[in-house]
Amino acid sequence: MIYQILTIPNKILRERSEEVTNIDRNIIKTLDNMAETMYAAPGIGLAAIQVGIKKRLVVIDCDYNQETKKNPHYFINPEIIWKSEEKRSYKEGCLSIPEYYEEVERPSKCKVRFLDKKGITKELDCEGILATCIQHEIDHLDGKLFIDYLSRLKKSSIEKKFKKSNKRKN
Ligand code: GNR
Ligand code: NI
Repeated sequence: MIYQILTIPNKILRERSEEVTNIDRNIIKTLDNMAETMYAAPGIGLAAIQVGIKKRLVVIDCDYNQETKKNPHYFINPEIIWKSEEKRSYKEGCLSIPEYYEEVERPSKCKVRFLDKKGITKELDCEGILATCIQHEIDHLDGKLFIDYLSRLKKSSIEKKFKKSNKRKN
């Protein structure tokens, strides 16, 4: 099942998602649907809050393209337990802020702790696009968007644009 993706200025995107306490059939189904939604979008990552589900669930597949097999990575209650001093800048996009891309500087490497689908605690060393993407997704779980890192001028102009475009639709 493909979920509908919420876009700014929807206030749900600003809420903090809740920890998952029990990995039941419903959670597994939600993760599978999130992956389907991510591939359909298409995107390289998706946080549950982007489809209106306020749970700390993330799916990522950074190296998917038409020639490669799908290889979704599922993260339950992910947290960053280490980040590098070294930073890198990457032109980010977000399915909740369609067709807008801007450079964002973040730690170039990080270590993430999470539960897998079986409820086993795992740790993963991330670098490159995966490091950028997992930080972007964990931000979503805390109600944060990549435009929050931009200048006030850039942020307010993009917010204004999306407020207007929503008015035209309604
Ligand atoms: O599809 C996505 N691409 C992307 C590119 C650079 C940095 C982060 C991302 S994540 C984004 C999908 C999305 O909005 N996830 O929350
Ligand atoms: Ni996003």
